[in-house]
Amino acid sequence: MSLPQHVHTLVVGAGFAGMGLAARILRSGPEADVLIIERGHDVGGTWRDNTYPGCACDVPTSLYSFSFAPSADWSHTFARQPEIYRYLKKVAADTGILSRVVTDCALEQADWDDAKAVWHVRTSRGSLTADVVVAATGALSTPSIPDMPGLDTFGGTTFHSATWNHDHDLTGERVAVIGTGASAVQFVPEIAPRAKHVTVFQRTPAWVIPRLDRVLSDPEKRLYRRMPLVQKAVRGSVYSFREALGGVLAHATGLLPLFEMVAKAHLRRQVRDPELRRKLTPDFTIGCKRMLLSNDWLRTLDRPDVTLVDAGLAGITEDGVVDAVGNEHKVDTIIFATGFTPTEPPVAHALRGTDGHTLAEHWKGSPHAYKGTTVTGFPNLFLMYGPNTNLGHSSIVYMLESQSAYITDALDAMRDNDIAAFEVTEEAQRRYNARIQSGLQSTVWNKGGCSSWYYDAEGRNSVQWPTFTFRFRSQLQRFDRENYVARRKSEQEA
Ligand code: N01
Repeated sequence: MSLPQHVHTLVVGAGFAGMGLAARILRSGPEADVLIIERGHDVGGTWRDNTYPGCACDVPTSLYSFSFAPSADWSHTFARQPEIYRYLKKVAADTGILSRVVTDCALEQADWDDAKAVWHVRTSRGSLTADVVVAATGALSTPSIPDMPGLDTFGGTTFHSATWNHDHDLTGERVAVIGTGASAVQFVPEIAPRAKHVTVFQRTPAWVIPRLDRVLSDPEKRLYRRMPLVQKAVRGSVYSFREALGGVLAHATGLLPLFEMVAKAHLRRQVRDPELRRKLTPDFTIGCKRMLLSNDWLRTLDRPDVTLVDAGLAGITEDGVVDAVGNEHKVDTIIFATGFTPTEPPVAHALRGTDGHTLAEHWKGSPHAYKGTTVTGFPNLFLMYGPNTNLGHSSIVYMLESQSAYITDALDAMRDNDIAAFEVTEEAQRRYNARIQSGLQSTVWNKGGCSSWYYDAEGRNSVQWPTFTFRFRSQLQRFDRENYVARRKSEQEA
C-alpha cells in the first residue's frame, strides 16, 4: 500500500495502542479517514518484536487483551508471545485495520504547520500531511544497551533480549546475561539447560513471586465460547483483584509485607544455597520496582551451571565481562536484558510543535503531558502510553482503551464542531501534572527505597499512574474541550 498525500488521522505504530484506537475509530465510522504507519514488517508491536525464548505476558491474558475482541483460544492464563502475536494479527484482519496499515514505514519527522493547522509528515516511504497525528509507538520499544567500556572489543556475539538473534545457537556456549528484570526471568530458565554455563550479572535483586499460571482446559474454552458472559465475569474479577493490589501499591499500605512474606517463602523454596539467597534478597519495599512473576527463575539460578554475579560491572574485554572486583568471566555471547528507554522515546525527537522545537527539547528528559495524552504547544497531537500511564498492578490495555475513547471523542468533537485544531492549555497541563506528582508522593514507587527507570532526568516519576485505573478511565471518558484552545476551520481560512 502506498502513502496518500493527505490523511485526517495518522496513527504511528500498529501495536496494541495503535490497533485498538484504529479499531475503535473504524467501529464508529467505517469510512473514517485513518491510516497507520508501522516501522516493522507487520502489526503486533512489542509482541512481534520480543521473541526471546520463554517470552510470555506477565499479566493474565483475560485482562491483557482487547475488551472488544475476547478470545477463547488462549493456551494458559498467562499467554505466550507467539499466541499474543497471532491474536493481534487476527484482530487486525477481523476489524479491517489491516487494509489501513502501511508497513516498513518509519516516522522520520513531523512538523506542525500552525498557519494551515496541519502536520507535515516525513516517513521512510515518502511524505504526507495529516490533520491529526497519534503517536502510538509504545513506551518500551527502544532497547537500551549500556555504554560499557570495551564493548566494541568483544570478540563474541552480543544482542538485546528485545532483538533476539535466533540464528545464533547458544547450545554448549558460555553465556553472560546482563540484567535481572522481567525479560531475563523469562528467558534465562529456557537457555540454561542448553548453554554450557550462564553467568547472570545482577545490579539489584528483585522481588519474585510465583506466577499462578495454568493450562486453560478444553471444557473451559468451550464454556467461554458458548457463554461469553462467563468470560466477561472472569475478566471483571481479575480486574477487581488487580485494582485492590493497585490500591495497596499506590498507598504503600501495611498490606505490602504480606507480599514480601510470599516472595521470601518462594525464595526459600527455590534456592537451597543460603549465600545465593542472601544475594537475591532485595533491600527495598516490595512493589517499588516491578514485582517479577516466575516459577523457575530462582530455581535456575541455583543450578551448578549458572552463576550469579552481584559485584557490579567494570567493562567488557575481547573474551568476556569484567566485574567490579576485577574478575574476568570468559564468555562466548553476551545478552543484554537491560530494558528500554521510556523517558527518551525516539518519537519525541521527530515531532516539532508550534515553536519549531521538538517534544524531546521541550521535555529535556522529563516527559509531561495532559492525561498522558496531549501536550501544550503540540496541537492535534495525541500520545498513547504517554507520561504517567504505566502500571505496576494491572493491564496496560485497559489504559490504552481509555485513551482510545478520549481520542475518538476528540476526533468526533473536531468533526461535529468544524474544529481545525485543539491544543491543551498550559494551565490545565500544569495543574494536572501537579496533581499526579502529589498523588505519587505516598506510593511505594516513591517511598519504597529503590531507584528505578520510573524516575527521569529531573528525578520526577514521569512513568507511573499513581492510583486506581478506573480513575484514569473516568477522567478520559469524555473529551474535556474546556481545557483546550479550539480553532475553528472558518477562523483558519479567514
Ligand atoms: O527490563 P527492566 P526488562 N548495568 O528495565 C539491569 C515490560 N515487560 O526488559 O534493576 C547493569 O525491567 C537492571 O538493573 P536495575 C515490563 O514493564 C513486560 O526486563 O536497574 N545492569 C535490570 O535488572 C518491564 O518492567 C513483560 O538495577 C543494568 C535490568 O537490567 C519492562 O518491560 C515481559 C544496567 C533491566 O530490567 C522492562 O523489562 C517483559 C547496567 N548499566 C518485560 N542497565 C510482560 O509480560 C540496566 N540494568 C507484559
